[in-house]
Amino acid sequence: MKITAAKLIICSPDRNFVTLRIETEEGIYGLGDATLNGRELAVASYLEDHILPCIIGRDPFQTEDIWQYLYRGAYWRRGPVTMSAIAAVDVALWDIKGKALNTPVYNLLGGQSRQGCLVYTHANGADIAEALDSVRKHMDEGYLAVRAQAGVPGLSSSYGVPKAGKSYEPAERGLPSESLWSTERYLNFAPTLFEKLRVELGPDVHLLHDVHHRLTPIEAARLGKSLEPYHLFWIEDPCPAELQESFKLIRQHTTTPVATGEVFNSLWDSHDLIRHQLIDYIRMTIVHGGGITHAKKTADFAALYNVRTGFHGATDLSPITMAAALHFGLAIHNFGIQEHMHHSKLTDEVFPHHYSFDAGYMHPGDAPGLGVDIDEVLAAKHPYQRASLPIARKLDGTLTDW
Ligand code: CS2
Ligand code: MG
Repeated sequence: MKITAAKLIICSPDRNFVTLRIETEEGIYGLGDATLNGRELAVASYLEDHILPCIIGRDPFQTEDIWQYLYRGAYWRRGPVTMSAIAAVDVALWDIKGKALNTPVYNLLGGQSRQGCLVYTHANGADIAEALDSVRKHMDEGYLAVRAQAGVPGLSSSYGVPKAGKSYEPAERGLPSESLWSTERYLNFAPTLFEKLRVELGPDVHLLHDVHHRLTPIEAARLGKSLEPYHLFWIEDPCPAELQESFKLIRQHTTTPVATGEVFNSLWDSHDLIRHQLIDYIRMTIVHGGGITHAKKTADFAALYNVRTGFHGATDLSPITMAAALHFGLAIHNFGIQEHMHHSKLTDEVFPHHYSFDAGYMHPGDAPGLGVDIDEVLAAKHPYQRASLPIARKLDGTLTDW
């Protein structure tokens, strides 16, 4: 088999997506997601200017060699732009392999290890009462695991909580907006939220919470300790992870499980966290972490240290990444949970797919390849629009992690 053409489709069906379509001489094509929220055009340029000309004429079955060519061959390594671009190629090639062999991608990764992938979705509210209603609503829909975020009293906006009447979407059209943050108010409030949720909802529902990199290690340790009575499934991204040994301090103080890594883009970003067993779930997902080829190495390494996957699955990861993550999660042994933040109706129309949800679990479907397509005519009606992630400042104006 030979790759004959590759092109990008950049569209904005309610939010921006960058999609790579690779064609072969047999007429089989594969799709890869190259979306990096707020930095979409940088990845598009990396692909268009530097990668796509190099893959024409290659054998799409050679996913390992092509991966090494794009990673080692570039000399400059890692980083979200590079790794998202490599991921797009890699995922499109796995899609082609599946289609060429007439089998779903999960069969190429080990076959079905479970009947479905446990997923968690997002609940949120301006206050505790609204957050409670929102968790209940998702439990009624069948979810067994729900992430809960609520407005922190005294702050005009909080991470994960939408503006009234809208559904939550991290990026906003235009240049970055600014929001205010207070660690003190948050740390006092968070345990009261989860106490209420546990008392009202009982012991069985898995409750998750995203701290979004906002604390120092000792503050995160306090949070984890204060949430222990409510036995969360995890706290996510309790602090920034550039300094991997930060997590040692959290670990020394709390048994609340820790997930991190949605901003990671290679196994090296989590190498120490995993081998010292400082985390329980690794969140680096397929699109930002070099594709299926590199995610498999990361998950297999994590398996040695009892670390399970809990891949990022926000709306800025396209349905192609969702499908890839579900094939992957179905096949590997150390799957933990998969995030499922619903795409808009229009996004789902642009990317028709075979994955489905039933009673708390998702399945990628049995179509050959990834089982996702793109409606290019509809996509063209929704061109790219500049959008940015917000930034955050402390109450005194100091810039802090959003
Ligand atoms: C979040 C994301 O889903 C999550 O856990 O942390 O909403 C994140 O803010 C966005 O994906 C950023 O692009
Ligand atoms: Mg997160």
